[in-house]
Amino acid sequence: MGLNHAALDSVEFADPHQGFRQDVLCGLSGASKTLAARCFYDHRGSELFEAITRAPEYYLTRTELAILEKYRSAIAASVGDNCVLIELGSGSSRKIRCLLETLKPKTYIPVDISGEYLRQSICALQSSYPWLDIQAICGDFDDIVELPPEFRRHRMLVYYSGSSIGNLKPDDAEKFLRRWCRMIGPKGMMLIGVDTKKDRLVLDRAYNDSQGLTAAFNKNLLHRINRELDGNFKTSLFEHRAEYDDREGCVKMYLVSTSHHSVQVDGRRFTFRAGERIHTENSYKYSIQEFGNLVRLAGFVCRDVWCDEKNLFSVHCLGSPVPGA
Ligand code: AVI
Repeated sequence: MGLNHAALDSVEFADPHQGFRQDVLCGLSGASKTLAARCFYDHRGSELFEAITRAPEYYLTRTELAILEKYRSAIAASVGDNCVLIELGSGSSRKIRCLLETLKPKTYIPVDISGEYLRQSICALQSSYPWLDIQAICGDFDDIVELPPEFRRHRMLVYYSGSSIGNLKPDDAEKFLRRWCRMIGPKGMMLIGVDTKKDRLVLDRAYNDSQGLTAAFNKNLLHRINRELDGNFKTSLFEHRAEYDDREGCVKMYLVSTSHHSVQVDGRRFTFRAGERIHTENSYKYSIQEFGNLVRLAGFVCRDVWCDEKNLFSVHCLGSPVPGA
């Protein structure tokens, strides 16, 4: 989809149902069963993710927020005034508050797949910042292939927070960065939160929190299939599993069937063996250097990297290469 004015005039509510159906039927039909990570984010999934971000073990969100707070003047100095701020996967729009207050952008464009959640976040933001021009997009930002040319009169700043880039395989992350590098043009910038490599115990705890929020988030996929695709998953027959794969530098998340049984989804039958897994998410972690290499391959220049004191998380500020440099 090209991002156009009609889409910017108001909140657009696309119908995510068809995409979800296709993701599920296709993912469960393969030799190794998978469900695309974007399927997590129905209204309930977004609520559960928001709860995860507040869990004591899930250090990512609060660490990124602290980095933004600490380096807000440096960010403002790099970006300047009057930018068009595009937030990909805006969710609750919690982290953006610091950037809105610091940068006072000309326009803020949150993009999120979860329509009702997006609507609620915009209402809250608009009442906190009555001066702010908000033009929201409801949909999958992977479908955006062009931005309106008049945006190029302003600096476009794309904010992609929370290490969501880690949910893509490195090759796809590179393609994603290359596409946004092209779309935002020579004056454009990207601010991107990236989770770093660290002790596996810290990662194990973050993805297996003691309140069971991550397990509920993972299992909500099955509830969502039951709700939206006339499925009959018995969620008690699946266990949440999240484990760090050292070789790939990635936390992999699964739903593991505890018995041999069959399930109906949208009139089709799927059989699970005892111990069979549905792969639901990858969460890649990058050293500063590894991410710097990825960014360069994609055509960006890394202008700044900010970290917390324990190097748990990093925020990279990317721009275009200076011609002739
Ligand atoms: C959205 N994304 C960056 C989260 C992550 O950490 O990979 C999703 C998540 N999955 C389990 N907990 C949080």
